[in-house]
Amino acid sequence: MAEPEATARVGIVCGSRSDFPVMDKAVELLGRLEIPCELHAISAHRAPDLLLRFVAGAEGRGIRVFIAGAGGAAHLPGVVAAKTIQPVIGVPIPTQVAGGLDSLLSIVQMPKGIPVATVAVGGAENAALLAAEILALSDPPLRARLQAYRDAQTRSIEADESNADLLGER
Ligand code: RP5
Repeated sequence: MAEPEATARVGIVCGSRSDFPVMDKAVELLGRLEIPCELHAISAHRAPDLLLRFVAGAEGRGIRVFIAGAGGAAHLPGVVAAKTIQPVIGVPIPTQVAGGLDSLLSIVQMPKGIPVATVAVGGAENAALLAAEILALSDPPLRARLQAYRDAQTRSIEADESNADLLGER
């Protein structure tokens, strides 16, 4: 019998499958941290009813944090945030028109009352780490995995041969 799939704790949604190369970086990092997630492409303007259905059902499925990516007139993260009081992290997708500055301003400039925590253009890894930090507030084993990830990151920089002379100065 197949193992039941782990309950997703992070809901990742983006406006188009063309956003997947960026959003996959969040999926990959969440996987390294052993955080189950689900990924959907649901346009906020082409399929608004489906997007609202996704958000409405997410909490019941176990999702505690959303990561929402969109490009251009990137209203998707704000629409998700409007329909939930769970944290929403916005990922501005790079575009050909303004390099993603259009996406960034669309997502980061949420008017007061409905927050979207916005990361850098294309910053799906940081979105995953921020989601992990939120979940780790109530999950000590995850907190330990996050700390180990951070420590390994630091060690890899210290181990870079360009820094060999500095280590001896401690
Ligand atoms: C946005 O429009 C999507 O998030 C995507 O970044 C952009 C282009 O979408 P496609 O035309 O590639 O479907 O809604």
